[in-house]
Amino acid sequence: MAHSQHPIRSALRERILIMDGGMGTLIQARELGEADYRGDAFTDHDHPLEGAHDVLSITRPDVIETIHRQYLEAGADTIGTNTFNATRIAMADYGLEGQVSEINRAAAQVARRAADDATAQSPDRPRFVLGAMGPTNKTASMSPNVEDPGERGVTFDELVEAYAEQARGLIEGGVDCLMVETVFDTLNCKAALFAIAQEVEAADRDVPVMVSGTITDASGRTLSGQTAEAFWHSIAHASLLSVGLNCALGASEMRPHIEALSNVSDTWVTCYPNAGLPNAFGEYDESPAAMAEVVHEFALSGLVNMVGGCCGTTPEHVRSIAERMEGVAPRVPPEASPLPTLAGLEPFVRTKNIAFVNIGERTNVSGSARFAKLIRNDDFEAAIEVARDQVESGAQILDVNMDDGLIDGVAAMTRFLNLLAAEPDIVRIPFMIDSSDFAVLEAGLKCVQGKCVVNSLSLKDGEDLFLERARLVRRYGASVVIMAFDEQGQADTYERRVEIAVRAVGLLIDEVGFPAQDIIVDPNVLTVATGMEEHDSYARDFIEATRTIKERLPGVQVSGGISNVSFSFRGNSLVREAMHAAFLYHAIGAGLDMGIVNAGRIPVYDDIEPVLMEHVEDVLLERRPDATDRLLKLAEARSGEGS
Ligand code: THG
Repeated sequence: MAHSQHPIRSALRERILIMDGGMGTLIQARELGEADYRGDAFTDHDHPLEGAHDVLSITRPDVIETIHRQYLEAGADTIGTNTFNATRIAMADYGLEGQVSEINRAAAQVARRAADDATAQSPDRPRFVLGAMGPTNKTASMSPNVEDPGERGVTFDELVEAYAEQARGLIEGGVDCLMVETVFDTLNCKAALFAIAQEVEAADRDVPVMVSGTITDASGRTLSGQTAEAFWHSIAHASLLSVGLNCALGASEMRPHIEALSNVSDTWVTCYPNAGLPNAFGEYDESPAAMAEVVHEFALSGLVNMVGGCCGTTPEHVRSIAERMEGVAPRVPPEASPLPTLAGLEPFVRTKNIAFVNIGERTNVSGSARFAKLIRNDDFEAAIEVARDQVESGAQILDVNMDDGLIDGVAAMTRFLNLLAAEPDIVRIPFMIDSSDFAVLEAGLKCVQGKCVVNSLSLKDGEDLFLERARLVRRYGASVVIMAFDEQGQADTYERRVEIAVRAVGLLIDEVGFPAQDIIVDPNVLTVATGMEEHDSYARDFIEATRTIKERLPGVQVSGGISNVSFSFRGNSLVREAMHAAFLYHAIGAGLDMGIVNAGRIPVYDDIEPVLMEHVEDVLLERRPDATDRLLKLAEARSGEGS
């Protein structure tokens, strides 16, 4: 897939690029009528078309081309295609689902003509066509029905299909870049990015991808509730040319959010605000000079690489902005951070200050009889409270598992995650989607707007399937847990744990392009004190494997399902919790980064009574051959002491 780098990449290194302004405002100013919208192509169309701006690229291309030329004359380096609503989802309002490919192609060609003419006049400054892909009129993260917060008006798959069709049309029509804009729901955006990755791969040329979100109010959140930083982490997998904000707010209200993106994003930053906040008549009336003044300050502060205007802006706004950008140096993006990141509504960044990450285990039908019963009985309301309790007890990530013979895993995962999306105090944290069935993992990924962890993939079914699934996970933008399991089976020695980890991580980094910080190795926490001698070294081998994996695979994280270690003492929570405390203490000392735990039920190591601790450590660290017997005796004597 060797193709040449798109020239917009080098232009951005040199200067701040000027984008165009509002398309809708200028179309409206032309006062076109039904006959203009219909043209010759749609005289018999069965829906009224007045107001269907996107159809004008076919029926009045002269109007659209003139608008593009006005912006180019005003100094725009980039023009956006007239395709904001040109998906089959949004065009359904006009009965134009069948014309979507044609509309996108036509719009790209009109813009291409205008841009190429401008470039021909001053070839030292190439003009670029950005294929505009709006948010659609549906949202994948929110319910259209107040009665049922788990309902959805559109699914991830429907969005992928619609965006793929749009992207294909735009690429065929010759756009330079694809721009997913006015993103109010990050899940819609991730569907667009998924579709684009597919289409760009098929087109086999460098089509840079841009994303521009929209912050809808003073709370500084997207409509679907994310902060600007969480938004960035959720889309950062897509190798974007740029990220930025447009619409909704005027330039000055946008400043803190543009600054947040500018600080956290290692890619170029775009900003094209509305002409101020709407006045009493819903019109945008900030003057070109006033808007340019604000944007000028952004540029001087090193926050932006591309600037332009959205609703209410005109060629005069673009002209003023272009004048004020002259000679101002473009923002220099920060180095990409090597820290692991995830996101719910809020960002989760694993800084050095976070010694260990708690992953809540209770929302697991195979790990909790109570939770399983709730799901089997369709009591999702109570199941949500289990999740809330984990978050309130300190879970920083929530593990969700629906693997049970009596449960439809895809349906339960989808329903539960869609319901949780309406609980801001729960979805503030990132999710770990836990299943041994890839279909369930994928179903989960299609419901979550933040950056998730997939738990898990392994080499169990061979390298080809592993790589195929890993590529998909990457395309969804998730981090991934790798279990130490291969074609030969589960790793249960130190050597096998390390060997499989090294092989799997090598494949992910070299073949799939996974960043190390998005990889989590799970070296298998297996149950000790079972009475089987060959199980005696399980805990110690896990700890030593963790140490070696952290040394040999820099940047990779290590995790484990901590409660597995103590299954032999089911029903005796005093002993189990002591085992968890001791196991965590030693494993964290060896470099364990995170663990699936019963959040809120991990006692502090130093609080464990010393005799019990000694017996527990004898078992975990394999300190004496009779360690299991001794702990069993002690456990028996103390049974019933815990709760
Ligand atoms: N690695 C990875 N993922 C995992 C595991 C792992 N996911 C599942 C599991 N292992 C981690 N989760 C749990 C959840 C609960 C328990 C153990 C592990 C547990 N449950 C009590 C029991 O079975 O005794 C529940 C009793 C009850 O309330 O019904 O111990 O290793 N990557």
